[in-house]
Amino acid sequence: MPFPEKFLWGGAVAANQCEGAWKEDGKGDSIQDHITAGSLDKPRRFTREISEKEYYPSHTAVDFYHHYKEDIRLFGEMGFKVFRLSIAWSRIFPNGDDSEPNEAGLKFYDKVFEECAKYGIEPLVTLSHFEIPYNLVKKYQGFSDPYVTECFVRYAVTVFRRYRSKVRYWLTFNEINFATMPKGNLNILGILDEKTQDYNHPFDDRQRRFQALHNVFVASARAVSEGHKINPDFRIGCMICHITMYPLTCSPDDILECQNLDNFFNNFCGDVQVKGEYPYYIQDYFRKNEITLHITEEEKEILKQGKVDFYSFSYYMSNCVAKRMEGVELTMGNLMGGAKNPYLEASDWGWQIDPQGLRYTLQKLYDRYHIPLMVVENGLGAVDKLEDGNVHDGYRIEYLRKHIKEMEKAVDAGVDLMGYTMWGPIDLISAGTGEIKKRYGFIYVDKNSDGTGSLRRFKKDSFYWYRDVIASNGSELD
Ligand code: BGP
Repeated sequence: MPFPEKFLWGGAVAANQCEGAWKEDGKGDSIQDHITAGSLDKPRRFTREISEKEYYPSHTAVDFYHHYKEDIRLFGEMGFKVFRLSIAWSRIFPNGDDSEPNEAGLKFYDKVFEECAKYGIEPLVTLSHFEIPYNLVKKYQGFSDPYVTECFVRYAVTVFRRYRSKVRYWLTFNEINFATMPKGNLNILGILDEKTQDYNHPFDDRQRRFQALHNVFVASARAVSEGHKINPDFRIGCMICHITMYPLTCSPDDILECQNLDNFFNNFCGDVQVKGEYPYYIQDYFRKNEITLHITEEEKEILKQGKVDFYSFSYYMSNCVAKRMEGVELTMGNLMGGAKNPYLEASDWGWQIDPQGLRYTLQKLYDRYHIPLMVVENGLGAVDKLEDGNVHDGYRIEYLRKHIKEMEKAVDAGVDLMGYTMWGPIDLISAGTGEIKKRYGFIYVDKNSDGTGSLRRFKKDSFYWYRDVIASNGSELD
């Protein structure tokens, strides 16, 4: 039995993708509340003002805010050991820089965690999942102003204290390495330059972006240290979007190109958060790109003191990297695409499916960090058909089964893996395209991409399959 007895099986969501109730009980607007719905061929847009003519999927989402009891009961029925969710920062501090927290927001999560406890489910809470309060963007340009670091630490300390005895597992910033790309300006750092017209191609000041990312590292490390003081039992992790990369060919040019991109995108942020200092290769990147970070001695110490307890990551797909991209067939992907891998098939949204890549990644990461790992997102976005109250989603079972089998092999080989929270146990809004048509769940929600629907919940075939997987601690996968 390779999976440890206390293995944390469960699912993961983010507040802005499932809660809805965007204005209820004193919540302020977050950046996600300004992003319109899109699709595979229609990019989402950011509007600085909320327009009545637009549809913003986060405003209602799947209304977890009012259905949390029913939804958590269903997670309990599947036997979840852990439920990963994010706290919407703007429910707790509606403007981000308020001096006092919003009690109604705090109460909501009290109720959610109490509901989890009824079913023996441990919450795993992400503090920031692409949902910084919009006021912090408008007023300070997000983390480019170190004052926002103070706001984040105040928020983290507030929820650490409040949920001290209810939550043990925490993540600071979701997919923090998104900030290595221009589009991470808004989602991770809260930067929306006045010159930005198109949210998908933001105006990018690289110097400012990396300085803001430094402020985020400091915010994260300070949160880790504060959390440990508040409750030494807390386990606080980082969260990296791991896009597993292979060289397209065995040409040394492709191999080096791949190594460089892997370091830059996949390894850099995790290295800072696990090892507590900037790695050598990023110093080289900064030099070559004339980026000079302002880092104080005190901040260096903060990074050293605030190392994470475990490393968590999302894994959906892999792609290939080539030195020369002319004539190379391309593929889409989570946050970034790449060169197409001729050995792999892809989902309907063009993400290449690579279960063995998960084993490869787990082994790579454990070798690199030697600390416990956790897969906190993995899943298949697909179109589902509700027929007589049923969804026969054998394709989803197939995807998850293959990934869990590879995970099992990695554990068997000695990787210290704490748990697995697949993405989207209940259908929710897609972060990339803003649709609900791209479904991940074991639980179907009757809601359409235009916002209509009864919001009724239905169990899919995968619901029963995952229940048996958990009951057998991963030994019954077929
Ligand atoms: C990750 C995000 C999630 C989630 C997932 C799936 O990058 O952390 O929020 O949405 O990707 O992506 P999508 O929703 O675009 O299918």
